[in-house]
Amino acid sequence: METVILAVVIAVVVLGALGGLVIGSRRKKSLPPPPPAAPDITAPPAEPHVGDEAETPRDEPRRTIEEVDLPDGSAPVAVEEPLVPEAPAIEIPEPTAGRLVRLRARLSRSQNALGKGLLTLLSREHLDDETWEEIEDTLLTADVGVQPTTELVDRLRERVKVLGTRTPAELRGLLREELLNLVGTDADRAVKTEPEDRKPGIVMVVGVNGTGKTTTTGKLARVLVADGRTVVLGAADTFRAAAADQLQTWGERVGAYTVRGPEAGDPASVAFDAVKEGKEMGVDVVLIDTAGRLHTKTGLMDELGKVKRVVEKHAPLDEVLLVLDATTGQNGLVQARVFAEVVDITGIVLTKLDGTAKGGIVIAVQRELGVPVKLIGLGEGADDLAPFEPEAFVDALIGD
Ligand SMILES: Nc1nc2c(ncn2[C@@H]2O[C@H](COP(=O)(O)OP(=O)(O)OP(=O)(O)O)[C@@H](O)[C@H]2O)c(=O)[nH]1
Ligand SMILES: [Mg+2]
Repeated sequence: METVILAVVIAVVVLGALGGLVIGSRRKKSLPPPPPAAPDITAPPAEPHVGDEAETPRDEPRRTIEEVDLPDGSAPVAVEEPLVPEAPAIEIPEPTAGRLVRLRARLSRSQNALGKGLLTLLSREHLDDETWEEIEDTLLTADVGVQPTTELVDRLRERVKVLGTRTPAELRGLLREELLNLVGTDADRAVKTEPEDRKPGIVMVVGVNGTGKTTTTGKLARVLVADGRTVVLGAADTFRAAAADQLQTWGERVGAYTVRGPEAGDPASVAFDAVKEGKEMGVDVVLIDTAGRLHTKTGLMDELGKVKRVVEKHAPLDEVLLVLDATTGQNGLVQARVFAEVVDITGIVLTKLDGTAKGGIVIAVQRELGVPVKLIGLGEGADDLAPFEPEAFVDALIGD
């Protein structure tokens, strides 16, 4: 008898679990925002279905009784209406040209203290050892890093000596050249999203928590959509439930479909599914957002390695972007090293450059990883992501 009861209990539990799985996978599939399809005039009038309240109510233009002024002139009575959740309106991202002009100006505002400080020091009548030390300190304070600072100061000293008398314009020219030399102009800084032989391009975004991965993924989706590309987002941060919502919201704003899995599910399988669905949908690019995990927890780093390996069952990753928060300075370099050991970083995104004058971290982090900075974050706004342009960056440092 006991065995029978036990068997029944097990059967109920198993059925329940299966039901949960089915719901889980249905939820995942039901997410794409409905494309703005033309109404099918041949179709019979649709009956309302569950979930229809998300659509614009059919009788919207009709005025309701609350809006009609009462004959005695008294204020309309406020009647509480049930909240109708509105389908998110698809936004048109800022066009690239305008965005870049605006962001370059913002970069100058946040970064020009370094260049101004250096130019003031270099303009002193006597460039004695003490002044050169001050120049060194200025560079170190801006997070340029010890090695690059030494190199820059040595070269400047040499060139200033050769120059003899110096005009401000000459000094500016020297400083510009040497900074540009350190930042580097040869690297390929394009974000690789379009492999030649297949679709979709696959980009994975990694980094410590709070650096701006999800925000960057969302902003990047907008940039791609603005350039006419189609995008699928993969919410491989299953660590926090809110993380997938956050990403999906970014996606809905530009009409990108978000693939998500069950909470606390396997991030590697969400990432795998995202690429699979991206392929099936024929989109151009799949962007995978990952969890911001503590780099000291080796188990979690292993997981990131697994996400990469599993995704690569489809195709090699075209780009692995490491997101670093520019305001964390040297700490970012430590993180960079740890991540680089687990996944091959192909590009760096430096976020929050709007909130710090320490733009020198660009130089330090490229040195550390031997990988170029490809994108910079200049604000919390949806269109505040810019490609990293060495010339524009150095000009922002030393002011126009
Ligand atoms: N000022 C500024 N804030 C930014 C920038 N990029 C991201 N942020 C902010 O940084 C905060 C964290 O961003 P998220 O994108 O959630 O960071 P995350 O790396 O995904 O964090 P986890 O998911 O917890 O790992 C948010 O408040 C963003 O608005 C930037 O370029 N400038
Ligand atoms: Mg996130």
